[in-house]
Amino acid sequence: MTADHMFRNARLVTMAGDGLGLVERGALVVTGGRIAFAGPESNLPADFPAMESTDCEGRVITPGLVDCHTHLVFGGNRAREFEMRLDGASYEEIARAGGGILSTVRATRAASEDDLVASALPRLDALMGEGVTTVEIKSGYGLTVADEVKTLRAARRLGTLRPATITTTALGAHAIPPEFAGRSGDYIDHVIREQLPALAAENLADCVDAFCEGIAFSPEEVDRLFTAARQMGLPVKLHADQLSNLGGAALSAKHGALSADHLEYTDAAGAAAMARAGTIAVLLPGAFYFLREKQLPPIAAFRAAGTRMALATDCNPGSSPLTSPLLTMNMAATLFRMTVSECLAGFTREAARALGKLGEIGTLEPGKWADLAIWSVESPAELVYRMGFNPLHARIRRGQRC
Ligand code: DI6
Ligand code: FE
Repeated sequence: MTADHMFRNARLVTMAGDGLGLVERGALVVTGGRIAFAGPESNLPADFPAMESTDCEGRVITPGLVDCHTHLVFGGNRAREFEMRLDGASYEEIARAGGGILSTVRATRAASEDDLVASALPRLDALMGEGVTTVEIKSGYGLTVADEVKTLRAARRLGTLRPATITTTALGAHAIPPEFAGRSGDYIDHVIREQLPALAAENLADCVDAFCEGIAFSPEEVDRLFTAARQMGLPVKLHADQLSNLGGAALSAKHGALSADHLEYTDAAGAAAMARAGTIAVLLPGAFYFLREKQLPPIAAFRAAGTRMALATDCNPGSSPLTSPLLTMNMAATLFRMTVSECLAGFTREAARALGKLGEIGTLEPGKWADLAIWSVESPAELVYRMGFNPLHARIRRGQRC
């Protein structure tokens, strides 16, 4: 495909504005890898230059999907802990007994950068196979300077091996490593003084994240980390209120976080604080499902407050071994009662916003990258409704079919 190309006879799900932005009999023109026109074919200017074109035969075109919360790079897997949970152990019990995140830390430390790239590639391929063009990848299973650097180098390399845009997030404050057992404050100092500067020196972190929870870091520790991160010019986001309400939503809002994620235990005040700050609620139905959670995130409060909602796979070995955005949308609809429009916005426009990249991706609007997913479906609802079926017809990144 040449750089200049027109897609004709498509149903465009532009996601422009607040809804689906549906355009029947739409045309989308790509020049120089970016969208030059997206709208009704009948609105194409009469003097539009002739170019190679594809008849989409009525297929749906959405923005390329954006998975804005993953832990895609890690060593090993936790199938054994899954079996323990089937026997009745809880996620928190396993974590407190030295399993959980720390068992993946052991496997990740033992892996080389090449090993990490090799084990993450099939997961990235699975996401891309369902139309994903941008993936956020967190560290957080290394927890030493060298192992956090190794993880995010592997994440960056994935973006050179596949036609995908990778954004990276430093999640050193994911768990307290064994060397710092009982000294979580000292470990936060280490993240601030050693890890973040080392990652920044290699431009390995686009953002800083933390896990604010009884089994992880306190709101005071997160507050200190976020203050330091922002002084370094790094945006922040937070694993907040997943297993209990420690006020993570309001803490995120106080720091102008790009997003607060999980949020099952967030209250209406937290939702309102996020709306005021423009902090996106990233909902992760895969983790809710896999941990068999009962507490639903406060969707009604988010809607009432005007808090914008994104969705992501949270792909990780412990709480969400999920690499399907389509199934994630189905879970968000079925388990959280989100609408089709909210689900699709969650993996496009709002996910882009949660990464601070809405100016570049996330909707089909002139000037943005031509990152597209073309689906063999007749209506956008079909993308949310089916389970275990992939109707992707083509994936376009920066104007190139791939
Ligand atoms: N919350 C989660 O659900 C993941 N991380 C986090 O802070 C789980 C990570 C894991 O169990 O490996
Ligand atoms: Fe996560």
